[in-house]
Amino acid sequence: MSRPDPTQAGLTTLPQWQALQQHFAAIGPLQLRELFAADPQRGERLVIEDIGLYLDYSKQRVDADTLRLLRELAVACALPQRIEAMFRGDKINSTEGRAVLHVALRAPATEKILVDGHDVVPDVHEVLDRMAAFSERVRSGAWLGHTGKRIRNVISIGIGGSDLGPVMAYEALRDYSRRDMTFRFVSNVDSTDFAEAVRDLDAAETLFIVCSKTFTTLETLSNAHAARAWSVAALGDEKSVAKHFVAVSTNADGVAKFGIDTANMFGFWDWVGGRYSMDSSIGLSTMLAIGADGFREMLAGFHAMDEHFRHAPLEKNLPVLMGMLAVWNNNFLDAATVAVLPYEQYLKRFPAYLQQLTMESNGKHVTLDGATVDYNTGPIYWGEPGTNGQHSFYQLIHQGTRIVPCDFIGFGQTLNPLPAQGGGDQHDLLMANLIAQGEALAFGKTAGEVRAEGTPEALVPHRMFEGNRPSTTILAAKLTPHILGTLIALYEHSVFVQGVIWDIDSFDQWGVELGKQLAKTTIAELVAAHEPKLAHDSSTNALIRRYRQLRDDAISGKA
Ligand code: G6Q
Repeated sequence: MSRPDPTQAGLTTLPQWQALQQHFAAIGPLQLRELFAADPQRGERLVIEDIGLYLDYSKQRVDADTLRLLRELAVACALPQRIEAMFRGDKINSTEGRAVLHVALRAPATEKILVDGHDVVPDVHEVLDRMAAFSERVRSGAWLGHTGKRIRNVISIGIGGSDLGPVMAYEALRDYSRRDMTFRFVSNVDSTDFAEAVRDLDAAETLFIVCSKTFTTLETLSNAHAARAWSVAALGDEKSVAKHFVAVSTNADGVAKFGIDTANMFGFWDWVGGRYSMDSSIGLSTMLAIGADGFREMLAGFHAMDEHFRHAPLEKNLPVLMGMLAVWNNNFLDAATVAVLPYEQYLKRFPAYLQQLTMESNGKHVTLDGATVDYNTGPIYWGEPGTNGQHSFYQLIHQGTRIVPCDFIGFGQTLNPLPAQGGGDQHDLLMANLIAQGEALAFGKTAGEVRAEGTPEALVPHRMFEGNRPSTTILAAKLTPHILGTLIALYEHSVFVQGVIWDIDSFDQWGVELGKQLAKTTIAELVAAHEPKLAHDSSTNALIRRYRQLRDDAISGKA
């Protein structure tokens, strides 16, 4: 779907964009110090608090005019209509001709969402109910392995969208998970990943979930075959596959061909993108870990954000605000990256998950109509949990030459309280660091302040902090399945907002195809008995020769 007004030649020609450019020229040199000094209530006003999240954007380099102009740009880009189009099930993933309905995965049974005239909500709930029944059987010990032992280990095999969400959710919700069961994830075609995942496990107690939307993905099928060989070899019977393998896929034929009974397959649909699928049956491992009730709580958290996104006015809309601030930082402040810094150890895989969500969605260089953009699109997302990052890369964020907008995420309560030496508990220490980092980035330390501390003159430039570095702080009471769902949906919809402004298809991923195609040619050349005639560039040819030699020398014991 292209922009509704065909007279709009492109984003940068919109009067609303140009108004922002002029505004930036005026506000550019403005300092957060000045903005806060001019408005003592800024830190309480530039906040949105809703559905369990407190989002402070007062330390972003914006004023009331910036926010108004950003909203005007959103309206000019038909954001409200595009939001409705997504929720209505329009085929907004135009390059693949698909609807984009991850919101249907968490819609209550009373809702109706039509795709090609078919209500998909009952289908979603039918699969959820089957997942719940299966999870209950495994968790209660009613589902037994081939030799009659109960399942204690679950290994989810998948990659990309069929892996990163489940891994992140398991890590995030570990505190709510069955501690007497082991959950592991295998994604890489590097055989080490599989070998390390199973090395200390008893096959008689191990269930594999093969997660692949297409059931054609090289890495996942290679690992699934390795798993079947390992399991069958240990259990001594092909028939054991029925008790130790289940599949999550849209491809029933592929699942049957692999040898998994389709009665043990949990489906999903082509209107769920891989990176938006962790709340579909791709999240079966999450449900096995935290139980069906916990999973439904997580879905309710997603749904709360969906409702907020659909109905809250633009100026109080969390994903709209986050998305528009991302556009402002990316296109006007020229910030190429965003650091996501959860001060919560359980969210250690959240940045990795967001990397796919944001970069596979918005790493595009052409508009929906195929025109090359003349502005930057998706920024690079990265991050690590605090406080660890403070002792490594924060140096660059504080004193480097680049602007790195930061998202700080923290909670009022830890799930693992421990007393700290010298007052408070360790959680207070953690949160003191989160709050202090945002303050230091925004306000820095002037040369005068550094001198006043008695710093020798030669060191003054080294010890001053220019400040004016933007950040957003997101707080919630406690990391629960519900709030995790809300937080993920916040980023999902923020990505959508950015994609609408940049006029790109946030839901395709053609960029991952070329490497896959070339690897098919290369593998044939690597495994050929004699070196084939190589017709690549000189570097690729040399690398193929050198790898063949290294491998052959290693095998023959020469290396
Ligand atoms: C996500 C991408 C991609 C996909 C994987 C796995 O949006 O499409 O990361 O999830 O390539 O694909 P399968 O689930 O089909 O194995």
